[in-house]
Amino acid sequence: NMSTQKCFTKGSAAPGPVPKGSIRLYSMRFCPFAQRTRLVLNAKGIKHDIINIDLASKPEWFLMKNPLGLVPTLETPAGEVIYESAITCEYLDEAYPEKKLLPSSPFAKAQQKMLLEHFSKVVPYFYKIPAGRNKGEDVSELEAEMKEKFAKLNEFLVNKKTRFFGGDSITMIDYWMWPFFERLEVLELNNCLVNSSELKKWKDCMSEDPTVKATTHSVDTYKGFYKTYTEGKADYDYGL
Ligand SMILES: N[C@@H](CCC(=O)N[C@@H](CS)C(=O)NCC(=O)O)C(=O)O
Repeated sequence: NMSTQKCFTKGSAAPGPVPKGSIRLYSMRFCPFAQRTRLVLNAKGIKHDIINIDLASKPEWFLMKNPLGLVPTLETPAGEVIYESAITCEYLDEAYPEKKLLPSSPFAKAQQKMLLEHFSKVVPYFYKIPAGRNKGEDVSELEAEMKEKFAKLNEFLVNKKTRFFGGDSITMIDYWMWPFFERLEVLELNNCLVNSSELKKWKDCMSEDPTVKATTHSVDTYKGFYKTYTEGKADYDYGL
C-alpha cells in the first residue's frame, strides 16, 4: 500500500507499538544507508514494517528514539532501538541467524568491516561531485580521486578472484556498498568506473539479485527525487 509509505512529519502522532514477531525500520525511501538495512531485511526474509521519516522536519517521537535523528533506525517489539546502518545490519544477522550474511570466521568478518571502512572514504564523493557540478565548479580533480578509489576496489576483486567481495555469492559487504553503486547512473558518476572492469562486472551481477531488485527505484524516480534534493527542497514522498 503506497499511502502507508508517506513520511511521518513533525507534529504527527507516533505510530502504534511494534507488533510481536515483527521488527520496525524507520527509514527514508531514497536513503542509501537505510537501503542497506532494507536489503538485509529482504535477503533474510525478516517480517517487518517500515515507517518513513520526514528528514527535513522530524517527528519529536522519532528524535526520542534516536537522538542522532538518523535513518536507518530499528525498533523491536520490546522497545529496543538500534541505529547506524552497519550496526543495524549486523544486529539483524545475529538476531535472525538463518541465512547468515556475515562470515562466521572472526578474521573474515573483520575483513568485511575493514573493507567497509575503506568504502566509507568513497561515500563523500557521491555527494561532493554532484553538489560541485550543481554550483558550476570544476570537479575533475574529485572525479579523478573517485576513479582512483574505485580502481582500488577493482584491484581487491582482481586479487580475490571471486565475483563478489566476500566470495562467489553475495554477502554483507556487497549489500553495504551496493546502494551507492545503484545511484552512479542517476548521479552521472558512471564514468568513474572506466578503468575498473571487475568492479563493473560486480555491479552488473548485483543488479540481477532479486533482493536488490526488490529494494530499488526506477531511474526516473531517482532522477525526480534528486532534482528536488538538489534544489534544496527534498520531496521524500516523491513518486507516491
Ligand atoms: N552513519 C549513518 C548515516 C545515516 C544517514 O546519514 N542518514 C541520512 C539519510 S540518507 C539521515 O538520516 N539524515 C538526517 C539528518 O542528517 O538529519 C549510518 O550509516 O546509518
